[in-house]
This record gives sequence, C-alpha cells and structure tokens, in this order.
Amino acid sequence: MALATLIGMGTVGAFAAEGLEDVMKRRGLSQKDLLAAAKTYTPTGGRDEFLVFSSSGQAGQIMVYGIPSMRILKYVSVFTPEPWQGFGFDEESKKILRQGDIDGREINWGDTHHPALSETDGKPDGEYLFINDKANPRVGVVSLHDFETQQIVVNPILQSEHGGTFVTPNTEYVIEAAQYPGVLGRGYAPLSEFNEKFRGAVTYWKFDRSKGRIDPAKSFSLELPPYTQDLTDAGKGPSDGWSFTNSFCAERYVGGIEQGKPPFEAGCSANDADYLHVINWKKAAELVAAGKSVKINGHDVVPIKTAVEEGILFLIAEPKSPHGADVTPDGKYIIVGGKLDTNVSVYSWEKIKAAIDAKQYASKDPYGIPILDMKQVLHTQVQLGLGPLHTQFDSKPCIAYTSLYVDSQVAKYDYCAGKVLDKISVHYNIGHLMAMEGDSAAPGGHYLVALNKLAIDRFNPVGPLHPQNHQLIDISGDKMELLYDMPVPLGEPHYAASIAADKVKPLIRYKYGTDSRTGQASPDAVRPGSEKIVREPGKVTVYGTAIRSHFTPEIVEANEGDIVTFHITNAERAEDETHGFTVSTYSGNLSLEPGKTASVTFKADRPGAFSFYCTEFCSALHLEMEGYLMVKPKGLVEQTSTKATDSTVYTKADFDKQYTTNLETQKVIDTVVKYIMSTNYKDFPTVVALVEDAVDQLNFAKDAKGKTDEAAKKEDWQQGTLWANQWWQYQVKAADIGLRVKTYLEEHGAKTVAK
Ligand code: CUK
Ligand code: CUA
Repeated sequence: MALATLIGMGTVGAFAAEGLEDVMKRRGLSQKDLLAAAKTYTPTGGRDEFLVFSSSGQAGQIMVYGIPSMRILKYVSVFTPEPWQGFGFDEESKKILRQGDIDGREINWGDTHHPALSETDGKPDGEYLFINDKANPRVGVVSLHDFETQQIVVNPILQSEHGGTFVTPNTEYVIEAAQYPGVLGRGYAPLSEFNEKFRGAVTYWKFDRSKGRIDPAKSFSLELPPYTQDLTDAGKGPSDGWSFTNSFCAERYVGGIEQGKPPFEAGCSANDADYLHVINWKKAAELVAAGKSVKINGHDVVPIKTAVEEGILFLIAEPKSPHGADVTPDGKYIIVGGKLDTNVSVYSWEKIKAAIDAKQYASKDPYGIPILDMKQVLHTQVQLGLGPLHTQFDSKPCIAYTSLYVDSQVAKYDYCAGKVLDKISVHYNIGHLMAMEGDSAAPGGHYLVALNKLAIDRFNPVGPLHPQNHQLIDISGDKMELLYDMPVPLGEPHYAASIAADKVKPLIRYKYGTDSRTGQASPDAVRPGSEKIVREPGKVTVYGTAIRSHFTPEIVEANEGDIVTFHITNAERAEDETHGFTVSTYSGNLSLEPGKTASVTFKADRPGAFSFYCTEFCSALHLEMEGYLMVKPKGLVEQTSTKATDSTVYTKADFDKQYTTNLETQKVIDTVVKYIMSTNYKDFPTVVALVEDAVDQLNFAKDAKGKTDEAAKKEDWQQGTLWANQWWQYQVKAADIGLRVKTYLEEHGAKTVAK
C-alpha cells in the first residue's frame, strides 16, 4: 500500500506535463477527432445552441438533450409513471395519467413515436410539445413552461395510430392518423368484412392555446379507407389548410399465416403502389361546423362519402411501401420515401392543386375517392439509395436530407433540381433523422442527428438489449461530417424535434401554491404559519409546508384504518431548491419544486411509527428533514405522559455557548452582506433572486432569535437552546447563499459601486 502510494507520487510529476499531442497518442485520436471534439465539447458552465425533444419509444417519455454537446438534460414522462418527478406518484399527476385510461383499463406505458413542438407561422415557438402513443391511440400535451405533462387525450374512435403528432402552422390542430385499420369506435366485425367494415381515419385535435389544452369537443376526424395510414405532415404556405398522410398495405391484405396463407408482410407489399391521402382540413372543419359530420362515440367524424362529395379528399399513387411524408419549408413540395424503392418522390403542390381544381382524375378507388395521376403531379423523383424513409430540410433553399434505412446512410440532395449532393454512412440502420428545426418553415441548419435503430458494436456491451445510437452530423459545409455518437438508453426514439435553445423560456419557480398539473392555484396550499392537521372520522388531512430543512408539521398522528392525506407546499423561492416527500412503506415520492403544492393519499392500514423524510438533498441538514406518521393500533389505550420527550437536557452553559456562536456567525454574515451591497449586484438577476432568498432566511432567523430571547427570559434553557440552534440553522442557510452570491459576483466581474 505504502509502496504503491510512493510510486504513484513519484510519477505524478511526469503525467502532469501531458500535452495535447501526448493525449492524442495515448487515446489514438486524429486531427479530425480533435476538430469534432472542439465542435461538440461544451466547457463547464457552457450552454447548448439547440434543444432536442426526442421520443423514447416504449418508455412512454420524452428525452431532452442539448446540441452540440449531446448532454441529456431531462426525461419528461408522458404516458409512464416516473418517480423522480413524482409523475404518477402524487394525486395531481395521477389524474393526468388516468385521463389516458382506455375503456376502463389502466394503461401505464406508451409507445411514443413523434413529438411535435407548437408552432407560430410554421416555426417552433417553444410553448408546448405534443407526442403520440401508437399502441394505445392517445396524444399527450406537455407544457414547456415547466416541462410537465398537462393532458392526455384518448382517441375516441381509433384502436391504433401512428401518423401523429404533427401540428398545423399555427397549432390550430394537432394531427393524429390511424395505423392498423379497425372498426371505428373500437368495435367488432369479422375480418371477412374488412373492406366494408374496417376503416382508417385521421383525427384533428383542436388545440386551445389560451388554456394550453386540447379541446376534445371541438376536435374531429375524417373517415378513411382501410389502407393502413402511416405518417402525416401539415401543409404550409401555399399548401396551408391541407394535410398529407401516406399509407401502406393499400392491398387491404388481412394475413392468416396460421391458415397457411402468406403473412402480412407478403400481402401488404405485393402491389407497386400505395396512396398518399390529400386532405383539405380547413374545409373539413367547416363541414363539421355546418353539421355535416356523424357522431361516433360522441366524436364528430366526416364520412368518406361526404368528403368525396365536398371535394376535400384525394389520393395519389406513391411508390411501394412508402414511409415519411414531409412538406418542404416553403410548402411547395411533399417528399415521400419508399421503403422498398430507391427513390424519393417529390410531389408538386402547385400541380396537385391544379389537378384538383380542374377535376382531372386518373381513376377512383373502391370507396369512390378520386385518384390523381401520379405522373401529372410529380415534380421529380430522386434516386438516393436503398430504403429511403424520412426527410428533413436545411436552412439553405432546396436542400433536403433523407434517411436510407437499408443502406445505413444519410443522403443530401437538391430536391428542386433532383440532384444528389453528398452521402454519409451512419451506424446502423437509420430510422428518422432530424435537422435543427428541420421540419419547420424556417430550418436552422448547422446540425443533423441520425436516429439509428441499431448500435451493435458501437458502445461498451451492456447485455443483449443494446442502446440505440443518435449520431450528430455537422451539415454546415458541403460535405457532411460525423461528430459524435450518443447512446440512447431509454427506448426506441423514432422521431425528435429541435428548437433554438433561446426560444424556450421555462419557469424558475411556481407562483406560490401552484398545482403544476392544472397550472392553477391549489386549493390545498398553505403559507408558513398556517399549517394545520384536520381530523374527521376515519380521516386525517395534513396541510403542510416544506422549507430548508424541515416539514411543518413534523409529527402526525393517525389511527389504524384512517385515510391519510398530505398536501405539502414548498415554501422556497430559491432556484433549484426542490424538496421531496415520502412516508416509509406507504407512499411513492413527491417532487416539490419551489412554490409547488403536491399531495399524496393512502389508507393507514398497518399500525406503526413510520418516518417521513425529504428525498432531495436540499441543504446541509437535509438528512434532518424528517418527521413521523404515528399510526396507532386499533383499541390502543393511550398512556398520557407529560414528561419531556427530548432525550438531551440542555443547561444554561449550553445556551450561552450557542448564543455566542450565533452572534459571531452574524458578524460573518454582516461582512458578506456589506460586500454584496458595495457591488452592482442588482445587475445580475440570478444574484437578485439569491439575495431575496437570503433575506427570507434572515427574517426566519430573526423570528427564531425572538423565540430564543423569550425562552431565556423565562430561564427555560431547554427551549432556549433548541430555538437558539434553529436560529443558527437559518443563519447557516443565509450564509451559504451569501457565499454563493459572493462567488458568483467575483466570477462574473461585479464592480464596486461608490456609495
Ligand atoms: S416511424 Cu419509426 S422510423 Cu413511427 Cu416515424 Cu419511421
Ligand atoms: Cu428538503 Cu432534503
């Protein structure tokens, strides 16, 4: 041991001098690697240019990370309980999760595919985020004011979906299209009646921005043939008011491998073409308003027949097994990939509109829907490679990027001229790809992420289930350059949405006593000093607060069998001063961010002395942030005792010692305060908030000093010493904040202001 230490010490000097070239040699890095590192490395304290909201597939969550650093910042739970943030563990968020129950069944997961940011004029505005659940047809609404899920809506007619979420240019509607055909309303019909009874649909969820919620009563759907609708995009610019949904299995094959028939995969890819659905959603909304819809499960549905009569639904052939329908930033073209084709097809909106206006149809489908002539409305086809899937756009005009699943490549091309410009290999089997704001009316350029399905050998092995791989690509030059690999350890992300980071302006703290799930004042919030325990027969309700470093109340008594509720409000104003709350064996976890009120209810069915405590390391005395729920056994005969329960007895000497310490601490605080006041601290908003918090703590200290002095007057050294200690605790918190402020001011070059 001693020898090893000696050797270690002896060599420290040699390693300390390791220079850049030594490190490159030791780690086998090339100049290209260094350049990539310089483009992505974000020094301590640095921020990212873009935020990414990535789906997490089967995890039912959204993953938030930064670009170019690829550092993960948060997971936002949507369809799945998540204990850190209390989602599904406090009563307020349980109500949101339960909104997602379907036909009386509790569902606690989701297969999330496509997140969409709310848009204004076709550009992401950083206010809301939507995501779909393919397995259980639902849409989640997340507020970017606090990155919390606010609402889940269940599709009233679909049993399976995929083409969501995509928003119209001013987030009038959030679009969700069906995937596997079903009987609308989730009813039954034999598969032998597939063509007659099974249907697809696309749902337009009305978004009420003033409430930050979807309004199901003003939402509607359009009935579609059972063609297995796939992905959707909303038109913009000249194509605003329309939406485009592709499909596969227009063969309407129904499988039956167990009866010796070829499987779905054979029957669904037999024909050379499927259909792009072209829908005038603005006119559809008018038809619904005019009462031309039918009701299924109380939801407005525009029947195919009506859509055809009113001229709002058209089909266009698209190449074999299409995937991805992406509208160009200017809204002039729709680009469709074909999984079993080598081309992307670029459709011209101008030509589509002209054909519709002139009623020039090539034919009709079995449901009477006009089919436009593909050749007539195509702008061009670009041969990219095997398995083109999804398309994103650059800030430079006419430049698009399409993922090639089979080739494991990204192709860069000019869709106006129909010319391939560059290709880059990725690892492995890319699904979606995402350029910065690359699906909006004004893409941001700079970077692109390849969302790869497989990682295979790219990372340290972690068992048979591998992470996925998001690869960051620099697209600022003519040639695409691979910069970074990021393992995604949460689920299969499918799609992600990105936004310039400075457009997102979340809250630092809630308004005091907010129920974050409704965004409204919680009726159960109390201010410090007004905490209470309300007892009713069979019921104990606690209205409490949390602040560094205690809960009020601390000791709560209940009888075996009582229904116990804790409503806790975090009384902090300080940034990042979150508390947690759990009762041993009885509850999950509450996450109490500054200003938030959250609740937990349970039946105290087992007697015992159960500790509760704060689950976030919030201060030096975080471990002491504790209390007891005393669940008294049935039939217990109380032994009343007036004996002091404190285990330690304090004397005047103890009191004096603490009192002296406090006076000395106050002197230190005074010097720090003097220093802060001598600077231009008011120019720093972070500091102003911290000073506010310190003032809070000093006021609490003053209050505790009053109680200390009162006890001393009565020569109650027991209470006096304890209150003196509490006074000191507040001083320590104030001093802690004061020192944080001092460091901040020094690091940010605060100036001394003459008085
Ligand atoms: S889908 Cu997964 S790669 Cu759900 Cu958008 Cu194409
Ligand atoms: Cu509050 Cu730990």
